[in-house]
Amino acid sequence: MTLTPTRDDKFSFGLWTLGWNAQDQFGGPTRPHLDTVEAVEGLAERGVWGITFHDDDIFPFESTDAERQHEIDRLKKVTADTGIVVEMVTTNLFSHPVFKDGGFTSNDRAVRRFALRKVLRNIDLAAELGATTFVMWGGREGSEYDAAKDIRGALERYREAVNLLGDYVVEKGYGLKFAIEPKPNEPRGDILLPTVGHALAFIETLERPELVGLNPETGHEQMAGLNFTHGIAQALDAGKLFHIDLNGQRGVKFDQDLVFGHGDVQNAFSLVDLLENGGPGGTPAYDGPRHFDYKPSRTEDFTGVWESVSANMQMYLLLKERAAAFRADPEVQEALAASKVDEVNTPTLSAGEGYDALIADRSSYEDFDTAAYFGGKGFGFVRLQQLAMEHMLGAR
Ligand code: ASC
Ligand code: MN
Ligand code: MN
Ligand code: MN
Repeated sequence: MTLTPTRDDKFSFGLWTLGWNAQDQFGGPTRPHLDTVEAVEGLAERGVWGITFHDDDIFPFESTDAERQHEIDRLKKVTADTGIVVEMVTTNLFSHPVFKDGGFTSNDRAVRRFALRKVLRNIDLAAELGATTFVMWGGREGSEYDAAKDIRGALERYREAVNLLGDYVVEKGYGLKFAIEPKPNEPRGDILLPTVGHALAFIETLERPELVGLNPETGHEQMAGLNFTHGIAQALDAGKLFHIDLNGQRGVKFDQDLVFGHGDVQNAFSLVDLLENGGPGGTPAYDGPRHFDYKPSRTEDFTGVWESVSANMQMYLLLKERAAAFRADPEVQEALAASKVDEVNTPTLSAGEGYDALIADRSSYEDFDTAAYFGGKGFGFVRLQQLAMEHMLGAR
């Protein structure tokens, strides 16, 4: 078993993750600023393949054009020197006070126009750097008070914005796709498009739904009490898993952004099993970046920051190895068959069968022995889960 990451693993990190200076609601920074060049070099040394960033991570909001260009040039140089790929870019529409009521959906029309201009400029940069995904996390798109926001109007404005951005990338010939990142709350009391399901429904109302998919984040679904693996499976079912934000969360509380696998490890195991083995014939179900969006805990110094970078990748590789062992175990295969796990892939109707044939089939109803299901055979799911746990814990 190798836990040493290589570029083939397609691991990527947001520069805002390891770069976070650990300022929170209740206290100031516990770490100094981490320079872009140092961050990218450190990631490259550890086998990382790609990076992502918000515009404001590279050049502060107030930068002059010359300062902005200087930082872009430094980024270009270090990515060229290290071979690291800029795979995704996103826009900060949440930090500056101007966005206190949102960007695309602020009640103030002038703010909405400013937000669109900031994003258009950042799309040009994303295309220039060769990114293929453009993420939209609407952190401030929401409200604290129901009376303060016309939600139907705000969704219209969200749609108007995404449609305009779609026009822009198509007409410019950019090879970019959009990925919406759901989150239920924080920093707003309630955020628009709070879950994978809400965002999937919204995408279908757009002018170019094919250009827009999802960037689900582990902790964001779990903050809503939802099963992240189920959400990812539904995103895959819809052909909308364009990108992913991997991290850790322990239950329904504030957004913890822990290291991947340091939250709900059982759900992390099933997620890696789905991503790596959930495609046809046990192949990977997803071939995009394995992207980490976490925050190195506020207690850590730079040694701890770099340990947390490696820990994300090691947890992923460890769970990948554990999932492969689980799949290869003959006892697991026998338990999966006994639990009829694969039978859900058999269509309920036979080829060409409609409701007439179903109704004519007496074995499906009149002669079906429902009584045998009380006190009769169980599904054996607990045994299967115990085998999964034993593999997860390295006991097999
Ligand atoms: C993003 C993204 C988030 C937020 C958050 C900012 O772009 O994916 O979850 O910004 O990381 O702190
Ligand atoms: Mn988060
Ligand atoms: Mn995220
Ligand atoms: Mn985040």
